[in-house]
Amino acid sequence: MLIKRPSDIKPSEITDPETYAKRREFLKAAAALGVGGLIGGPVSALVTPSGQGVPMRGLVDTTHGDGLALTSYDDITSYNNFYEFGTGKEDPARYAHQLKTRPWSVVVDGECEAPGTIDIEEILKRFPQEERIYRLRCVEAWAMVVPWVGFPLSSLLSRFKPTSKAKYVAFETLVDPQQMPGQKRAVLDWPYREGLRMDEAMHPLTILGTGLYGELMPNQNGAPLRLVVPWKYGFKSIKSIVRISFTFNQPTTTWWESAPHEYGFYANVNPEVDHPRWSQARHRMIGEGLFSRKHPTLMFNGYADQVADLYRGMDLTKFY
Ligand SMILES: Nc1nc2c(c(=O)[nH]1)N[C@H]1C(S)=C(S)[C@@H](COP(=O)(O)O)O[C@H]1N2
Ligand SMILES: [Mo]
Repeated sequence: MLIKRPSDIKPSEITDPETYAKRREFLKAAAALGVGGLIGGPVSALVTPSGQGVPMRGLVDTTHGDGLALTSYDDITSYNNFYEFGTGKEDPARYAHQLKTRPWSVVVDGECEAPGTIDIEEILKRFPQEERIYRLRCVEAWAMVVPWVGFPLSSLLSRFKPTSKAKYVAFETLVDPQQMPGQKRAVLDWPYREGLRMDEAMHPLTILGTGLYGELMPNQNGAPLRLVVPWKYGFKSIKSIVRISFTFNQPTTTWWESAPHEYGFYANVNPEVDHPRWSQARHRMIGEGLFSRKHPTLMFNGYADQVADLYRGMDLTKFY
């Protein structure tokens, strides 16, 4: 594969001409309005590959999160949690190249009329790739702004025709200790499992991530397919998914199973409910340095307008 350095690549080479033209117009309009300065990097950085991955074509910018300063590609891909490759933040970047992401397929089963298997190539071809920017904050009290490439989980789920008994959606990561050396130790009960209530899963802000910074998902970030739920703590966003099941009962989730008093099923970002061992009222931004000022954490990570209705009437100190 030919790899070009970012400086060698013109945006027009990796974006179709129409999108490119629209982007030029948008950039001009943004410059005229003087909003360019709010954006962390040049807008074209969203589709300018790092040169380290495989560029994706025909991406559409949803303008979600426009104005947020993006975390750098290097920070997003070198400071990760992915226990299948070790418990250290640098382990995924060091070991995740061992994961073979092709061929790859996802089994969809449980309470649905049309269970089946879907191949990653089909997912990449069939579902509209929309470039989106989300802020992903983690329970470790650090946050990043990632220009994810992904599409709403609901588009994929609908194809399998969930029945009225489908109250939850459960997810599982691959188990293969040969490729994922962290699984040789029982630090967690493999496979890594996560779950959402059906209405959360169908929410348009819940996306299946297939890439970032305009390139296919780096292995350490959960290739080839991972969940992104921007109003929840990082651990809900399960990586390298091989199975999605519709269930009637609330599914068991990995972190809840390992420490139920610390990690709940909902895990909504909530500055008013502290983790038993630390405050969740403030967070640091990755890339600003270890001694940087902390930022106040917002309810539902700033997405309250879009998602607060899902939890109307629930006691969020109980359903943490
Ligand atoms: N399969 C799997 N998914 C996972 C994890 C993991 O260890 N294994 N870690 C979670 C946690 S704790 C966080 S904070 C995010 C980190 O995602 P990122 O590395 O892309 O920032 O992935 C989540 N998804
Ligand atoms: Mo996390």
